[in-house]
Amino acid sequence: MPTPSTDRIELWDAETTYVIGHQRPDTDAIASALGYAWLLTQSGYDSIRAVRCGQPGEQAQFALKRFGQIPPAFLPSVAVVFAHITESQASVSPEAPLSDALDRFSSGEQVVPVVGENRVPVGIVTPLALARSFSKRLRGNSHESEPTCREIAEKATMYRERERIADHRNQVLRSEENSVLIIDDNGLYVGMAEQKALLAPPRAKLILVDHNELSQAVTGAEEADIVGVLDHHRLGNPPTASPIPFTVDPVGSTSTLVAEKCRDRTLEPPPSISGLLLSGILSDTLVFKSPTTAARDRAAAAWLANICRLDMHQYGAELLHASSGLGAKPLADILDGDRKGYEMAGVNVSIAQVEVTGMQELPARIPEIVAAMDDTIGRENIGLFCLMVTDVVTGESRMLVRGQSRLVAAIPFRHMGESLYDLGDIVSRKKQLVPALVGIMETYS
Ligand SMILES: [Mn+2]
Repeated sequence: MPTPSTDRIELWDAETTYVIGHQRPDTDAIASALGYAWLLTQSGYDSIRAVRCGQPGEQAQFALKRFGQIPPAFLPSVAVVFAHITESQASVSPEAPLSDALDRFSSGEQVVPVVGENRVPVGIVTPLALARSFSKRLRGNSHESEPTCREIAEKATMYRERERIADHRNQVLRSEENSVLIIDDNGLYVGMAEQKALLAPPRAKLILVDHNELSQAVTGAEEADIVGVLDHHRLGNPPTASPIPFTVDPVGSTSTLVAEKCRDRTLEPPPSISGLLLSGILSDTLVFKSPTTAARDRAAAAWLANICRLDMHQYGAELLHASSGLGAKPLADILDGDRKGYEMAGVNVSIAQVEVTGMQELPARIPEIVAAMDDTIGRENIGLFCLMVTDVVTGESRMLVRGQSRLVAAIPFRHMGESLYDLGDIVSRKKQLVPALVGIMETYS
C-alpha cells in the first residue's frame, strides 16, 4: 500500500517543469499528469515533475492504491511570492558598531539589514543614514563613542515571504527604497529582496494536461509560463509568448493521448503507470459507454491492459464502483463537485453532473437537493439549473431540474415525478445534453 502523499510543495522552483491537471482532479487528470511526466523524463527531458492542484477524487485514489502509485505532490499555487526573489543577505547585529555596516557597504551591499538575536528584525542601515551619522561626528561630536547599528537603523518596509508579489508590486516600485526586508510567517528575518528583481521575477513552468483554460487551472497560472498542453476539451487557452507543443484531440481521455505517445516512441510504461493510464481512459469513457469514446481510446486501453495483464472490462467495473454512493455524499459535492455554467439565448444555465452506481439512493435525497438547487438559483441568478445523475454501470441518467417555470415546462424528456426527468441513455453533458438544451432555450426563452 502506498503511503498517502503528504508531499506538499510550499514553494515552486524555476528549474522544474510541472505537469499538472485541472482543479478537483479526476482520475484522468491524475493519470495523464503522472503518465506524461514519465514519458517526458524517459524521452530525456530534465526536471519534469507530475503534480496536482487539489485532492484527487475517490475514484482516482482507488486507482492510485490499486497500482501502488504514490500520488503526485500537491502544488497549491504557482503565483510568484517574495521568497522567489529573496536573497539571504547577511545582517549586522543591533549592538554592532556602525563601522560594521560601513564594511558591508564597501563590499557592495546597498542596504544593510539590522537583525537581533533569534532573527528579530530591527531595521535597515542605508548609505544615507550612515553619511548623516558621520557628518554629525565630523562636525564636532567626535568625542562621543561610535554609535551602534541600532541607533541609526531606520524602519524597514517588510513583506512576508509567502505574500504574492502581484499584490504589492506597485507599492514597492513606487517606494524609494532599493530593497525591502523579507520576514517569515513568524515575523523573523529571512533575507532581502531588491526592488529591481520585481520587474523580472522568475515564472513557474507548467505543462497543462486534461485542461487548457486558466479558469480550471492551478492558482496563479496566469503568472506562469505554459510550456505545453495535452488535452481533449474545447479550446479556452490563453495566448503564449512563444510557440509551445500543443495537442488537443477529440478523444475520450487525455490518458489516451499519453498512451499513444508512449506507443509511438516504443516506450512501454511500467505497470503502475500503465494501470493508471488505463484507469484514466476507463473513467472518462465510462468503460467505453460514453458517446465521447473513440476507437483510439479502445486501442490505447487494450495496449495498456495487456501491459498490466488486466481484464479491462472487469477492472473498469471495479473502478466505476469506487466512488461512494449518493447516500453518503455531502450535498455540496453533489451540486458543486462538477458543475458548469453556460449562457443559452441570454439565460444563465447551470448543469451539474454526479456519477452513481445505481439509482436506489436518489429518491431519499431529492427534497434536500431540490431545496439546495433553489438556493443556488436565487444566489447566482440562474434561469435553469439541471443536475444529471448518471449511472456509470448501466450508462443511463436521470435529471433534476429547477428554474423558471416556462423553461422547466419545455424540458424535452420524460417527466418521472416532482422535478425529476428520465434522460435514458444520455451520459455526456458536453456532447448530448447541452446541444439538446440549446435547442429548447432558443425556442422558449
Ligand atoms: Mn479527461
